[in-house]
Amino acid sequence: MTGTLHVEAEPYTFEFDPAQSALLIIDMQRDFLEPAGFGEMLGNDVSQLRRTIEPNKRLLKAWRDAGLKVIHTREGHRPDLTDLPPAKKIRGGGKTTIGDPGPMGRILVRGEAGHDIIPELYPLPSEPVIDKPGKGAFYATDLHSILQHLGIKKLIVTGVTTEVCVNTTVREANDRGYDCLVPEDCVGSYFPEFQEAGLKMIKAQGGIFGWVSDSSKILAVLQNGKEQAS
Ligand code: TIU
Repeated sequence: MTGTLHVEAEPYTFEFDPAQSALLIIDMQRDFLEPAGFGEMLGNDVSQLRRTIEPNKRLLKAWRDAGLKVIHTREGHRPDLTDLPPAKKIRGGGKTTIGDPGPMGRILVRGEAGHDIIPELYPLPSEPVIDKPGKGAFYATDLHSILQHLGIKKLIVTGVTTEVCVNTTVREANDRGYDCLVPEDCVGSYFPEFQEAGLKMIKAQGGIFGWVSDSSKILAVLQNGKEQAS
């Protein structure tokens, strides 16, 4: 699929060439989304995140069917925890923290069940998975190099959580020259007020960090693009 597509978005239309765009799915990990995972153990309402699974599934399927690039991320650390800042380890003062045994293996440690991506959105072998130690997907990863090598200029950013890893990644991407579109039904926060504020912050001031839309609008332009190409 080539040529420019136009998605209705806020604060104004988002234009993208599918061949130069990637779907970047942030941290749809079992420990954040599944009942009895680390997120729920901390007292969070995982249903606020789980409502994003179906829209992400639909968008991922359409994006894959169109032959477009998909990249996934996971937040987590090396099993020896040498990439875990001591400040992050003790933050919150909880009894169980990163690296400790949790409901689905050691919490946010690479290779453990809870650290992996939920089965509904599991990456294909051809789709890069970025293991990131921080909240932003660019910090201490090869994401920027991969995007440069693929000729990617625009990102559709989805995943969790809206105000933490999604927002941090969108800000990092913006400073590196990428345009980001965030479909609001495909991003989730444990806190409804942060969901709202997190999206407002992206699209404020003429799209200071990017654009906000809805996955149905992206699906519609992908479908139109397919029909025009056939
Ligand atoms: N992926 C991500 O957002 N990591 C977090 O720790 N999020 C919280 O909201 N805690």
